[in-house]
Amino acid sequence: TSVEETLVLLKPDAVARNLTGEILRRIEAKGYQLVDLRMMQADRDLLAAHYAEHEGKPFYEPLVEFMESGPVVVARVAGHRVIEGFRSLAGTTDPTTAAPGTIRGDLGRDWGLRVQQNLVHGSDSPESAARELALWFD
Ligand code: YYY
Ligand code: MG
Repeated sequence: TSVEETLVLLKPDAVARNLTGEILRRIEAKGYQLVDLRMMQADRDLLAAHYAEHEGKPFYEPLVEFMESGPVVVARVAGHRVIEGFRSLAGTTDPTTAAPGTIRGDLGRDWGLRVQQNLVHGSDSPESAARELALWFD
């Protein structure tokens, strides 16, 4: 079957800018299901596990610091090819060049070097989705 589940995070900038409703609206409008949803303050251990693939990269420390700077909204989202589909809805990583029509392209702001403030995270493969959903929800 091609019905999948993915992990979506609404990052601290999305919460601080009161964009959680707008972003969840876009996910629902696309036809995806919100299977589970909660708001939480992520701690360093959880973020280190979540971003393990990026450890050692120059943006890693600022990224983790940003992600622990305020509450995040954590969503389990289901739908047909939702892993790829949500990545498409989100747009590319840098909000400055993300396409208009995408979450990052329409709503993301350029804060100089702080590319990490790009509003959302979405799992990038079935393996990542399974790993990340287990981390954030189990
Ligand atoms: O999957 P995606 O979020 O689009 O990008 P990743 O390459 O997985 O990087 C994770 C996260 O790290 C990204 O959302 C912003 C931040 N980041 C950064 O601050 N600077 C970079 N050059 C690359 C990524
Ligand atoms: Mg990624």
